[in-house]
Amino acid sequence: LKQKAVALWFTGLSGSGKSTVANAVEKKLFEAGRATYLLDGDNIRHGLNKDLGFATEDRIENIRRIAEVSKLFIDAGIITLTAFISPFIEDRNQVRSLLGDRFIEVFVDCSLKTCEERDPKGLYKKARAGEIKNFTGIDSPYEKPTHPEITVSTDGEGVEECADKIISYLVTNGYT
Ligand code: GGZ
Repeated sequence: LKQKAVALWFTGLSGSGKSTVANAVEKKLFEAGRATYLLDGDNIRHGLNKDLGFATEDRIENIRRIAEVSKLFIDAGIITLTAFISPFIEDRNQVRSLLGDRFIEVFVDCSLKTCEERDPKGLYKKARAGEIKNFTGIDSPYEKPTHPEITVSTDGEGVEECADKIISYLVTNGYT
């Protein structure tokens, strides 16, 4: 049986836990012997997309390039995990069109209140103080997915629970 590579497309607010959950999922997939790659701010926004900021046009281009890169990884048979806010429904729908049935939208649901309390990098505080403009959830919108394949709620569930839920989805649907 040929295993189908997919993109697990995490979307959610800054501080919602996208990277944390994606890392936990990647670890489980690695232990199951699957080839994976995690695209995140560290390897994309500091490299390929270092010319892009956080204006709407830049975010759109950020997501477009990440989708194209994901397509290449999927073609290579690698399960691709992406951890970007990807705030706009229209852009995520574009990714869905590009990747077809290989696109799995994972909504990392977490209230703004909780994200703001976590504030691991102090960015919400700066955004509230007006030191950072166009911050998602403060003065830039986040459009929640309407029909995500998977929703995990990091407000209520722990990282392991969230990761298990995602792995279960993959197993149930014959992806692993
Ligand atoms: C949102 C920002 C901003 C603004 C810097 N708005 O918690 P983090 O730090 O590590 O994750 C956030 C990251 C968001 O980049 P993405 O590429 O995921 O965004 S998007 O998909 O919308 O293009 C945050 C930091 O970058 N950051 N300025 N104004 N997040």
